[in-house]
Amino acid sequence: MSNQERDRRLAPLDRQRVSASRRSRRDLILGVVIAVAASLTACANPAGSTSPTGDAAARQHAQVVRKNASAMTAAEIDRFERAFSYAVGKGYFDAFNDEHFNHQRNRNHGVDLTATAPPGAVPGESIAWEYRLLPWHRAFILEAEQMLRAALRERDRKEGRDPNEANGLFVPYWDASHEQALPGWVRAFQPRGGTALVPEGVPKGHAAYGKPVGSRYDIRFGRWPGNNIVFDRLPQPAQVSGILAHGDFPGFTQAIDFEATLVPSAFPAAKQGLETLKRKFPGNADVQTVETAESGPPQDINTAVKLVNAILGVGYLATSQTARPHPDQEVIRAVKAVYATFISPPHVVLHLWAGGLDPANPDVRGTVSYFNELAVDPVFWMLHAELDRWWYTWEQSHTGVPPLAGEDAQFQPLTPQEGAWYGGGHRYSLTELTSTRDLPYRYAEPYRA
Ligand SMILES: [Cu+2]
Repeated sequence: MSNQERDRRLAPLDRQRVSASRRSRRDLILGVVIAVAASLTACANPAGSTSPTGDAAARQHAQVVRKNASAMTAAEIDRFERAFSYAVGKGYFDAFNDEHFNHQRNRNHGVDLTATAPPGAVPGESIAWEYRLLPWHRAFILEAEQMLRAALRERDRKEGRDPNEANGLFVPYWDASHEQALPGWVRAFQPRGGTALVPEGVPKGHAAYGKPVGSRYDIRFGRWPGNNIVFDRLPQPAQVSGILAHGDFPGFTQAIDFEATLVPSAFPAAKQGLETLKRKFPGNADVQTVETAESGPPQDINTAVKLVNAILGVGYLATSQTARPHPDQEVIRAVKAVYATFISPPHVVLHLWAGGLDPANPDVRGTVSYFNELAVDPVFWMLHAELDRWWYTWEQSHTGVPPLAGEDAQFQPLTPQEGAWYGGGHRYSLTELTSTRDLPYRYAEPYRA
């Protein structure tokens, strides 16, 4: 088998584009998908970022500094925890959950992850959904910060504290690639409360199981960081550097959210792993789909997504073993060998790593990986602040902006009604969100590999 054939066979990965930072491998499975995406974006405008003029110095002064969660003082941690746990308990994150989950209104993800076990990938309706990921979440975090400040002021008044402490409250970032773990205080902080809408396909054991789809349920908080044997590695600084090296916004954002990096040295072992899985699970459709990737690259985005779902299904063959009294180690090794052939894009990894799987029931994932309930986990905000910090860092040396126009260049994560009580529900233009000098926050440090 030639290298290229092997690549095709084993390159399936996350809805697919071969890393543009690895141009030499672009002839692989996803070249076609790149072409599809390119045609979808052909009508978009690649204009440079324009900054409204303003008193930069004064604005800098007004900017809140978002710090690394690991670098916060005890007082800052205490303030954040009092605000966040109060807001969760009051149900103030419920609207955030619902909006994050409402992909038709928000068009906020290139790929949605279903609540099913195994998880499924559902593509957005156009490439614009992918390009909206970073700006939409930038606006979403701004709304959350504003809401948390209002929640803290409310709590402080009740408790006879000075509500002015809320002015400096910020969402910190989680520097996952350098720390390779969650900060200790974050690990220990698991706020309880809040509700969410029942999604489709919830597995038995999840709090929403058995309830009518679309009805409201009480969230049962779960977080088992690192406890998912097929998503047990956090991104390394070198991978993030590669992402920041992209010259254009589409390449940059797709490296965060979309494309996997291949590891050719792992191909031979993966081929053997697939043989093992064929023997253990004769007729398994997911194993077959992964195998048939050999016959040629996906011809369209739907075929590519089918392949991602097959990969997730193959992963489930291993994770579903883990709670058994006698897990089949051969299956686990084989699946891990297949997964070793690619490094998934960081966005999904941060969610799935941080959430992990319930050791007592690996069908159930951590809260931060369910699109309908993740807002009650502070890790959700910290991991998206980190992705936002990468983008913010990238913007300091690049003029490219998301190629979006018209309604796609407008962002209103919370409606005016939902945001009224905390003075939010704003509508943000793309220009507003991409003019970093004028944002109401900055980061304590840029991302440095
Ligand atoms: Cu999201």
